[in-house]
Amino acid sequence: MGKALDGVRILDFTHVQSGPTCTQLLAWFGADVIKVERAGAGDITREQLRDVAGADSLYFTMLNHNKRSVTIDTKNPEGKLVLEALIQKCDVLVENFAPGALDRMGFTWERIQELNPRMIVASVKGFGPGPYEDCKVYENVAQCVGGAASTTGFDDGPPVVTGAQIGDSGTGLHLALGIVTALYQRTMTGRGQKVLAAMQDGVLNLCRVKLRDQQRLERTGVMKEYPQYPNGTFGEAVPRAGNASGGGQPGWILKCKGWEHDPNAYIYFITQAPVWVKICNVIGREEWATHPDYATPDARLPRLKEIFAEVERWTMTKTKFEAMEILNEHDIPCGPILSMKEIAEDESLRKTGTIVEVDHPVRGKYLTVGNPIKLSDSPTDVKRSPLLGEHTDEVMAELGYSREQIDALRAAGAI
Ligand code: CAO
Repeated sequence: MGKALDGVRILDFTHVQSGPTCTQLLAWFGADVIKVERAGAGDITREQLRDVAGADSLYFTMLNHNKRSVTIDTKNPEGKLVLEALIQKCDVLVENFAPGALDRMGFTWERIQELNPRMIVASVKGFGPGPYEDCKVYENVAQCVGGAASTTGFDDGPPVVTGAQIGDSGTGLHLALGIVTALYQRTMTGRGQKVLAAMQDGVLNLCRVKLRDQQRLERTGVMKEYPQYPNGTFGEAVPRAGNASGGGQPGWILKCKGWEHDPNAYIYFITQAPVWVKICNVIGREEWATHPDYATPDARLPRLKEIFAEVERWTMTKTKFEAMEILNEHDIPCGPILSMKEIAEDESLRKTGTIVEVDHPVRGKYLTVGNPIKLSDSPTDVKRSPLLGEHTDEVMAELGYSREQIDALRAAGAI
């Protein structure tokens, strides 16, 4: 069966996490992704956080599946010529270098257009145009400047960054959408274009509910679903809301049986309005279903702490999985706090290809996330990440270079 992006060639100049997330997705959808790296070194993550001596790290392997790796020194004049040949042959160039690096290499937008007017040039940068456009940015910086850190954590503690890599992987997802959109527009215009996904913008896009709350706070001075209500105070900016739900259905994380020893024996519990009567019945507080202090969502808002404490008295008598089973029977939304160990061992995630076991010639078998987006006509087949320069000769031959020319370029340090 063919793949959705069969025939699309990606010149992958990405490194670390944000860019590689994007190009891995495109590769999973069937694009031919040619990753350009420096000979001898390669993507810095190949050697970061290594757990097997001499093997590419999990950090690298888990971000570079289904790609081909070629080594080119793009600062070497002959290496530049090879890169020019690739630009002429590819549809998209994706990069997440520090601002200006591509220009310094001599590959400005204008030059790329001269070489290939159909080329789409897609970039991740830390910031969009403005005072910080020249800054280098990593994940947590993006979380801090995009509004995630100031709104994550508890009111009495410092800002907190989340484990979900919304700055890097999140921006990579945004960029991938920009690229396929530009490819679609190119089918009508015949022209390439620049695609920019700034990490600050990507994080803010994912934090939009907090920008919503900022405006609600400015208008009303209070947010009744936040834990600061009714006894705490609100300042000028959206406060950290602990585990309060970001939507209109109040929720909180509650202890379950075993919480004293297991740091993940907790469940997220949502007091969804349509199932309030069922919640009252399950926790044994049937009278709350009709009592004026509890029967309506508005009446409950100032009493959420008391209500969650009462629900917790019930959840503490059950394991998180027992609680989930009972609550699901009543359509009461909830979610057990799953540890990474539990997720890694989850058979259903293996069946759907969301978690995949891959074999690697140097490191052996390892687990990785598969494609989280499932297309019925374009199934993903996760293939191991390439060794450094594994496909240099193959790609050079496809570009028309002879064996002798390849050897000469290698001897000259260009590839
Ligand atoms: N041949 C020759 N030179 C190469 C090369 C190749 N194949 N590939 C890269 N280089 C050079 C670049 O030309 C650049 O050189 P100059 O600085 O002389 O222009 C240099 O290697 C790489 O540059 P960099 O500044 O991007 O790398 P860094 O490790 O210093 O910074 C990072 C890393 C991520 C902070 C920076 O790239 C960045 O801000 N990127 C944009 C935002 C981003 O994606 N951040 C998320 C990264 S994931 O956490």
